[in-house]
Amino acid sequence: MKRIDLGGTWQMTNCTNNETISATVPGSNYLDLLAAGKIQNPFWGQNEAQASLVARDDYLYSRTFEVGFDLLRQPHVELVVSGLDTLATLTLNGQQIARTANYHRTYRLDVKELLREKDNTLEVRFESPYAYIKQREAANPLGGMGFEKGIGHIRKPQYHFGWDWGPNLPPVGISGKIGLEAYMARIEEVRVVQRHADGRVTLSIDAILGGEAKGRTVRSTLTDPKGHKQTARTEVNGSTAHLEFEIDKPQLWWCNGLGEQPLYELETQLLEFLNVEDEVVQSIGLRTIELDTRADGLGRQFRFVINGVPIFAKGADWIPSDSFINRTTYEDLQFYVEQAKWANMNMLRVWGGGYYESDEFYELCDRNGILVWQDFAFACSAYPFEEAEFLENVHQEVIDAVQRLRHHASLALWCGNNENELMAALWKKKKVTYEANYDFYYNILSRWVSELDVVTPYWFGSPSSGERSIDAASLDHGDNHLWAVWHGLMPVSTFRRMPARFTSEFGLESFPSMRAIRSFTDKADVNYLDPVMLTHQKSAGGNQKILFYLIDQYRDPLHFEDFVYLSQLSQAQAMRFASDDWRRKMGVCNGSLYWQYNDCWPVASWAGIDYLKQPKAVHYHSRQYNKPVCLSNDCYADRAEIYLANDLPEPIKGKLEWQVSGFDGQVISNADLEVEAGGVEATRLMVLNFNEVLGTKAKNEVVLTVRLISDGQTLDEKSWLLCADKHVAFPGPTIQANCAVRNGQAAITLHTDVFARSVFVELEQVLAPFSDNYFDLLPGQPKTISVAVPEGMSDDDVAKGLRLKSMADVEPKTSLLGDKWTQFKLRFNKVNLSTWLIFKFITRLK
Ligand code: BMA
Repeated sequence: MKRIDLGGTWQMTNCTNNETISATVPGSNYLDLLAAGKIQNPFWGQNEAQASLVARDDYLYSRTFEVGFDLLRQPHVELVVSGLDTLATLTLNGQQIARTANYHRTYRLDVKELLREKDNTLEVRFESPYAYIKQREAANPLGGMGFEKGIGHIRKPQYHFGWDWGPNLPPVGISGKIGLEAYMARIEEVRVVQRHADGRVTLSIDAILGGEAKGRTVRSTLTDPKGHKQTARTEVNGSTAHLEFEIDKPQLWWCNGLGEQPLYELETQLLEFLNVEDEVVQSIGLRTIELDTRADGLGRQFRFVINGVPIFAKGADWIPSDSFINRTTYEDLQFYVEQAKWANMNMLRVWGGGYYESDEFYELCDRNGILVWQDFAFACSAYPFEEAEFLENVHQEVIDAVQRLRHHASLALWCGNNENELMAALWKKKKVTYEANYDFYYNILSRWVSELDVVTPYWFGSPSSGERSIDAASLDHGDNHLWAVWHGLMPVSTFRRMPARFTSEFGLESFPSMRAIRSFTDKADVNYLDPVMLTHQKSAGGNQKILFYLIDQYRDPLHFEDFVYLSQLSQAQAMRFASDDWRRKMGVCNGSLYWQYNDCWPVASWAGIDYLKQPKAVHYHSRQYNKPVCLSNDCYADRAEIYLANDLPEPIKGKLEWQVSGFDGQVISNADLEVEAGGVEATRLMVLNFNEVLGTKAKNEVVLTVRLISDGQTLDEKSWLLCADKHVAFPGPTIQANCAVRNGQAAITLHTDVFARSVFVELEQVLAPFSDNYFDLLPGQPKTISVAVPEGMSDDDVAKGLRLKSMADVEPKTSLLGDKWTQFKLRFNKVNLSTWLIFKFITRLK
């Protein structure tokens, strides 16, 4: 196989004004215009509206190149291109070679007859996506929610047209790889299927070959995690080759929290004598994965089972990591996936409004034990599946995605779409489209997937009950998106009243870090209703809703920076409340994926980590509430019920220590008790009645601390207030910090004289995440946190750059009564009232 990479420097011409600039491939028109200084940063201030005009024009990308004679004389010469975004006409040396209309596909175009050794010109002309969807929508109106009408017509990442957390800036360009491949024979695909039986694994390998492969040899080498190799070879019969490996003592792959992630390397080569003509390398994790959807007393189970062990899925929903895909680096992806592992997550759901992620993303998930729930790229819209050409285009996309990703150990689920069933009522009147959409997810796509992948489970959509006759929003069947809280303005406690079998979305918005806010505004008097802040808030009435929920727990703050801080805590506490509750119901509830893990630009949103890669409070807290062995407090007005959720198969025996103390650290009551808890279940360990343990104190004057010890080891330790923060008069703490830098890590030890609530730590010049943040600090219990710091930073620099905030620093704007009045007004403002009504209609929530 001979390859020539055609990425690098190209020319880009705007077809409206004929201006030509230098361009970079892979990339996009937006990135090229930015690099050439032709447009302003679309993320700054209110630049988005102006920047979206860029997408109204057509663009021509072109380059010239030479090829060697070596390449030309091969029997097959193909132009291979992925990530073509989206409506492209490709011309080589003046001859049109293809018109494409699917970002999600890889195109392989025969160019042998058109190529010459010198002066080849390749041109790719991109049509404006806006013009296209407008024209298609006029011909076949789809309706639906879309943030730009008719997005269902174009196979382009749907979020490019704006979402309720993202800007409307649809790029065009070659965002993937482009190059030539010349060969006599090649490997088209390698299909690997694992069979687990009697403690052994058989790896069955099918190589599908293209070109003139007959009579050549296929050789596979399997290297186990310790480096031991096994090799198998066979002669190609027709255009396929089949090989098998027996693995006697398989080292099983587990999701994060349940075990290790050993990976086997499988190298499959196509040989002509000793010459390697082509090769494919895959990382394989040995594991079984099932989705248990058996009927039970309530409805139907919805539970992932890995290597026979049922799991509670903990994690979040992944959206594209940038509005302009090519800006995301490998290091960015590594950061996000490793942070998911750090936060004790075991699953990310790749949401259907984006794209099938890069190979690197799934490799990182394989290595970190993060299961991937993969939506197909359909979201919140009807799609014209009744059009034969569209359906065939989608079929090719499905083949490309499934063939590319099915071998990954992390791949846990193929899922039809995001919220299309939930919204189907909106296009019900269009009978043909309505039926074609159901038929697609229930019959066609499920068949295609089963033909391509016999291992990974398929689910019709997210959410879905799994049966057309049962409401997609049913709490007893299938997965669920719980949006009564936030969109429906119901109190956070609703999560406890409405547990679903598996919650694949629920969320509460917050502001991003001040650093992220400062990346789009330099206004001195920035506030939440400022036009710039509203440009960076895409959910209707979102900033008001943030305040609405904040006032449930905290005081409406006077200063904007405190609003940011409290908004994050309000989000964190809501996500923690729900996840704790569902984990206490494990077996009935089997998953808690909060919306949304990340951001694609700096914005007020549901994200746990903002666009500047600054983790919000919820991300830090999720590490605590996702622990595999995890204490939680089911807190009522008169009592605290302490539970242990144990994800591990082994039962636990230990000692539970509890203590109620005043803010000065004085112990009011305490005791130890012996406890036992089964494996893969939640157990109520004890009930503390407040009238027995508070002494002369009131509920708003104490902290409850619990610690679980087993075999001399602390398995978990938590502390809680017994009422909402807004009812507590926090004493002003004096926090002392000792800082020491060693090997690029700063260790910061904090001591406090009185209870310090939700301590937020920031360090000037340091963007890296801390080992903990937004934590409670108790008198007499110093805490050391660490963070990676830039080279040359001294102990003194750390001490000087350190900024601490705790709840006692928040200055309220008005009285408690004033806060209530603000909340009342927010509930009945026009936007919130209307989204509440829309929500009520969509989910038919009683
Ligand atoms: C669900 C998601 C997204 C959306 C989010 C917040 O609908 O699937 O489409 O961004 O909720 O509204």
